[in-house]
Amino acid sequence: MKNLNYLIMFLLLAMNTVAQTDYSPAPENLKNREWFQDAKFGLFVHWGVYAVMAGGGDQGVAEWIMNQKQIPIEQYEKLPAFFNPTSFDPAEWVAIVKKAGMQYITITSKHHDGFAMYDSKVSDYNIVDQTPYGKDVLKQLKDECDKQGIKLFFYYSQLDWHHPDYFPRGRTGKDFTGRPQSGDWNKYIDYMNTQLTELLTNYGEIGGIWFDGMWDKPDAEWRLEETYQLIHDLQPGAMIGSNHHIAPFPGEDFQMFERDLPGENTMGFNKTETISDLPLEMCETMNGSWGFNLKDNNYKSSKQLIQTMVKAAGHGANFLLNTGPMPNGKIQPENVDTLMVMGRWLKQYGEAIYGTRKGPIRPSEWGATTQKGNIIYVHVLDLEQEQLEIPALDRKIKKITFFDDGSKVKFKKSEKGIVLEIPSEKKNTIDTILKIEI
Ligand code: JFZ
Repeated sequence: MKNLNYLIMFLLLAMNTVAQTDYSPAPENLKNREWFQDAKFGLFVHWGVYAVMAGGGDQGVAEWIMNQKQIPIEQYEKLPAFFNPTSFDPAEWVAIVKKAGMQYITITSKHHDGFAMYDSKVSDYNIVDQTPYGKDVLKQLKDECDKQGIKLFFYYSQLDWHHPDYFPRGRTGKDFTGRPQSGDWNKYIDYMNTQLTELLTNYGEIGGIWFDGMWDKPDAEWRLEETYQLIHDLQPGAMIGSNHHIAPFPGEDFQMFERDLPGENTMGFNKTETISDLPLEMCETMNGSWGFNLKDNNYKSSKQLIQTMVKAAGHGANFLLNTGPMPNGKIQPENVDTLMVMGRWLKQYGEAIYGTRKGPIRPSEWGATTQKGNIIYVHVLDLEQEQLEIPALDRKIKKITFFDDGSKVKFKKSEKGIVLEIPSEKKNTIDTILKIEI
């Protein structure tokens, strides 16, 4: 009898596993995954009522201000009244994105503060009901994206510092918020699924959902299968990714890395060593903040960002570069400048980025490789010497040329592989690209 019980238990567990791993992406999802990998470059947008605070004079504070400054809900709820982005021009945003050479936008529909930047019907804690602006910015942006051929993804925070039913509380959004020490977790998940339903039904075809916040309660019952199923049922093509910093769960369509190249962990929280076969994406800030911060002038140079984008491509990962628009609705001019430089670079060198997959040689100190069909692009980002030794390729080399002027690259076989001659005068300060035809 006992054995039978064990058997039944085992079968139930096994079935549960089957139910989870049962996900097979729809044809349109697979198509979108290819599109995604070809697209390579997108704009991340962190925009919410926290922009009004502009970081509050601190460098490391922006969209987290409610938690970092321990602002109770009662006071934080005053912010929407100051949020009036009258200079928001979606046509301008999307034009900037296009000029930057980006193919998609991922924008916060709701961040950890729980405030919906769209016309949500399940909660009036949203931009339409509570700001003087009174308009749905996601809707406006989506319409413009459709016009200009840009895909739109929605960031959605599973973590919520405002909803009373987000209980038991997690690592953040604790007692300072002033919520009662009670709540119905399942009601919160239902609420979340309803908001997601809104996002997947009222905005036409979207690129996908970029989840964040599970890390706040790693052991909670998130009912992921249900949520993922819901999304895939509503829009089979929509791609799901989650910033949980662990190996992808069944039902996810891409894997993301926050401020680190896949496999690296300079941030300390990218502990997963699993790099899945799913499409990959790395997100990065232009300064040190996601949301708008008035004091954070720690801008990365366009050279630095281009090189990171190239390295990401060398890992087969997209580069999702962030901006935190100002409370007036404008994108910071410093960020626009950087994006224009990147766009000019991509106009010239995009062939070696767009539509490529990771190359045969893993990115390292000197640079990275990408590949498209019979062409391997060697991106030399940092090389003092005039020679570069790369491992032998398993295909015969037809010829090697410099991308910039088409001239031939001298090379010879070495013990370990191939030595490429890269004279100083052929070097490009950002990325010296060599084209290997195989
Ligand atoms: C998360 C958000 O908290 C942040 O505001 C932003 O949206 C970013 C893209 O994603 O960042 C995190 C999340 C979790 C950890 C660190 C940064 N963590 O668990 O260490």
